[in-house]
Amino acid sequence: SGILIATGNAHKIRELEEMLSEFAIPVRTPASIGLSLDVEETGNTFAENAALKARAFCEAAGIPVLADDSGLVVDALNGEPGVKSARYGGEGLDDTGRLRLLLEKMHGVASHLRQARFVCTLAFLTPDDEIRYYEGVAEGRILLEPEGIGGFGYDPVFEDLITGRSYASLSAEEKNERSHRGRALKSFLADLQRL
Ligand code: ITT
Repeated sequence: SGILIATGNAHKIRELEEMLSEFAIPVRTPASIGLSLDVEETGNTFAENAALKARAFCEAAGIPVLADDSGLVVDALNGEPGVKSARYGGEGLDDTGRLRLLLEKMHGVASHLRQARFVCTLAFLTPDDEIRYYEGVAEGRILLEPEGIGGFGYDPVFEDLITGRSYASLSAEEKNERSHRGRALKSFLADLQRL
């Protein structure tokens, strides 16, 4: 048994495993149980997409699952890329291509108008079909240029408000302490103790 981390994104797995390793919760990954699923994300919200992934993985694995839908919400782009963060600019782009596209679209936007937030919704689903949601938000700003080599996705262009450094320049521990995913996981863990 244990909890299956219901994602195909190896970076999410690494971060969630790192944070969960402090607790006495057995964690499974899709690879560790021979499961590979590509769930179509047809929802309009982070919660809808997290639920779609949670249900698909739970049906296949028969154990409790924790799914993560997340993304970057940029005010100057009317909330884009948002729920489409992983597919921004089309399937042809990789992480670097997507953040280059983001910087292009932000070209000329003044520094006080570059605020953005990372959002993460975790969906926890048990085989008796009880679903719970946990949201975490991290406020920041879009940098002018990529900075740092850690993290993944949009981390090189997301400035942490407290330190003024990009998420890709923070250590894994520093990122997890303040990130959207870290915050969502903290509220999941608090709830787990009550369950
Ligand atoms: P799964 O659906 O299998 O979980 P995914 O990568 O497709 O994997 P999402 O649909 O939730 O996941 O897309 C999230 C995207 O948002 C992700 O690919 C990144 O581009 C971005 N993102 C999310 N969390 C991030 C983080 O902590 N740092 C940088 N970028 C992040």
